[in-house]
Amino acid sequence: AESGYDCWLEYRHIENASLRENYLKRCASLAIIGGSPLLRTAGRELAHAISSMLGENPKDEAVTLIDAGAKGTIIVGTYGSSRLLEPLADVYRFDELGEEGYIIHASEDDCIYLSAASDKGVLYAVFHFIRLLQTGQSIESLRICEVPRNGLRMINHWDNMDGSIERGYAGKSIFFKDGRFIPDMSRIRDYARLLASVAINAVTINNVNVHRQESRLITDEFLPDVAKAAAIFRDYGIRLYLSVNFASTIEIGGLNTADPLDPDVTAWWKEAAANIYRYIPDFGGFLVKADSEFRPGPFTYGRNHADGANMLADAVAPFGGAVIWRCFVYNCLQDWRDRKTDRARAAYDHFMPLDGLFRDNVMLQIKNGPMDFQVREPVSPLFGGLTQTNQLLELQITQEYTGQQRHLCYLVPQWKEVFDFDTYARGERSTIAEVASGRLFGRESGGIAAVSNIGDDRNWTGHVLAQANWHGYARLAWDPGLSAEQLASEWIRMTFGLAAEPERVVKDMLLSSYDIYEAYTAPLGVGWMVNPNHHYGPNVDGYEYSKWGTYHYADCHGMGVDRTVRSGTGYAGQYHGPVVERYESLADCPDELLLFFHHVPYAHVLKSGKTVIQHIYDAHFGGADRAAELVAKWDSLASRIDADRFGQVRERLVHQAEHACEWRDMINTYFYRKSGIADEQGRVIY
Ligand code: GCW
Repeated sequence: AESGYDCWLEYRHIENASLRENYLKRCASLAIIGGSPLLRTAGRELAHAISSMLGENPKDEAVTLIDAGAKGTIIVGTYGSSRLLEPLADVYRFDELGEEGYIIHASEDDCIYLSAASDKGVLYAVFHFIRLLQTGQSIESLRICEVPRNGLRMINHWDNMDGSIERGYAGKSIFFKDGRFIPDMSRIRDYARLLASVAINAVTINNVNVHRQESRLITDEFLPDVAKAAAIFRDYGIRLYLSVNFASTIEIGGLNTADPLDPDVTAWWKEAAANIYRYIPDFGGFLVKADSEFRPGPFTYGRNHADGANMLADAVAPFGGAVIWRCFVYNCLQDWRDRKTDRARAAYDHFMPLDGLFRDNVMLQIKNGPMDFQVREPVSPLFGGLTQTNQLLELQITQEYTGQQRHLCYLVPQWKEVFDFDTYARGERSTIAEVASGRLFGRESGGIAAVSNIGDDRNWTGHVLAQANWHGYARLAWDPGLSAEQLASEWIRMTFGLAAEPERVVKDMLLSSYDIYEAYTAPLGVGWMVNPNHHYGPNVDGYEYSKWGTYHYADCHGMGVDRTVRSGTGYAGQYHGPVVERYESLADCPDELLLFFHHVPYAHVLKSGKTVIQHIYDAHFGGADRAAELVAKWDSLASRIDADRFGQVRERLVHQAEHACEWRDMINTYFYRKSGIADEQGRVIY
């Protein structure tokens, strides 16, 4: 347990005796009504949680006994499955809970009801109730009614069948090895349990870059194994999806084309889909990366992305499947001399003309920003732009550009900013949260997907504290209204227990970490400045003369990318009125995005009152100092956290502190040499 394997589900014994007594009074026995796989999962979990936290096995209570007035029982079941649950209908509207909502109710006679309209809702109620115990909440007068804000709450794996994980920083795949599934699927079960505990309901298990072997996942060769994995996930209310190769008809189908309008291609996919559903009746559908970074797609045949997505959507539609089509489409063979082509514009330019042309079972998956998961980016203007198309917001939990799980970077504050961003698409309060869920434009489906940060490392995420990103993502997917503070506290209590001091310190570390990381890396929203390919560590010009469309344009006078309509690439014009004005104006553009939207002299004065160059120096000296302080803060917990996890985290924090100095010195030196302007405080620059 101490290695971090159980993550936030360790169910530590509750030390506080009066709290324990209080819980025991209401958790002495369990009555699980019904025996479906999901309810069995729920019952097992609840019994296990109670016995490990409270030290006593709950009695298995027969329903008749409670009927006779037994007190202190947890009653678990779907509404309608027992007379016992009927009175709840006076308090709650079960018809409004949908497929996943639930209620938690404490009655006068010390019974607790965990109920829902469906088995899955009951499972979520159980995990929520367990969370209340883990975080030390009172359970005396519970009146909880929860409905998810997002229909699809998905995790994408970038796992390859050779066992490697693209942008994975926590070991190898838990699904694949040497070109096949790992025969022992028990780790998948443990994983599914962790996902269900935070109400994730969908997963893709293979990389969006679908290579030769992975293209075969949809054939009889591998479908029996895919079906086994899907069955495990099913027990936890999670639907399995696969990433597919758009050119499968050529790669594995023996055709010489992947033209989405070719009848042979259409017929091939229809049969492929039918075959998948013979193995997996509740198969979720396909995730597709097409015409992106050398992946095949409809462009080859002069077709557009609606043609491509709709063809696949028609193949899975008869079975209730969906197609999730990624919008990460841009020219990755750009000429750095060409200052007119702007990668940031690409997704909007490609997809806006297609708005309204996609089938109802297509969702467009859009990265949070227009570039690629940088530390700081504006929000993609496709959100709020598209009004007649289902959308999914794509986030990146794996820390590709945010320290690769060697640096501490709690991403919940970044994601909160994304969710809260107002697009003004329908006037004020047209937030990303409202758009992605589908609510703003009255779409049937919507939600959130994110790239996983887990692998087969014993603690799943490499950095123990990176588990908080996984947890935080899922919780926000359920309810983007939760605050970063709430989520950090919740995760810490569930992971390290209820003691006040670790909570105070770790919370402070988590909540400051994004700011710290931003401070010592690429400044003011300009992004990149990382080593090519692996993307770790500072390299200011690493992408400056490359084909990827990622430039900072620093010279001896200034830096930044002019994306204004007035004099630049026009990207700023892709937003709605008030947002365009804010970004377009040098005076109104927020400091943290200044260099994303404007090219300015080093002496330009920010809203903060500092010049750009002085900001760079201050942020980098300050950021590196604060990274060093993280080590000291963690050290203050040496006696409060088990030696194993304490040591694991400490090692990474020490590395981070050193590496932050490398960032600081490279960036400061580079801009000192370019600008010739000295640091006002005369600190060491090389
Ligand atoms: O930024 C890039 C990553 C690629 C990734 C791609 C994508 C899976 O560096 O590794 O490929 O984004 O999102 O498709």
